[in-house]
Amino acid sequence: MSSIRPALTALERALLSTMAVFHTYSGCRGSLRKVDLKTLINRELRQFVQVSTLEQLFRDLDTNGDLRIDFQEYATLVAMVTSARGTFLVQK
Ligand SMILES: [Ca+2]
Repeated sequence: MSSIRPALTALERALLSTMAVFHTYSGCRGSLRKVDLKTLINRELRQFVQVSTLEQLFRDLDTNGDLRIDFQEYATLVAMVTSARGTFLVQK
C-alpha cells in the first residue's frame, strides 16, 4: 500500500505559508494585536505595505472593532495586497 501524496502546488504552498505567518505572529492568542500587525508588516510585507499606513489599515481590517485582527480579517489584508499587486503586475 502506498502512502505517497502528490506534491503541493505552488499555490497550495503559498496558502500554507500565509496561514503559518498568521500563526507565527498571533501566537497562542489566535489574533493579531496592533503591535503584532506592525511587526508582521515590517518583516513579511515591507515591500508591499507601508507601515506608515498602519493606523488606518488596522481600523479598516478590524471590522468587528475588537482591536484585534483575527484570521478572517488577516485574510482580507492578504486579499487586498494580492489584488493590488496583481493589478500592478497586469498593467502595462
Ligand atoms: Ca477584529
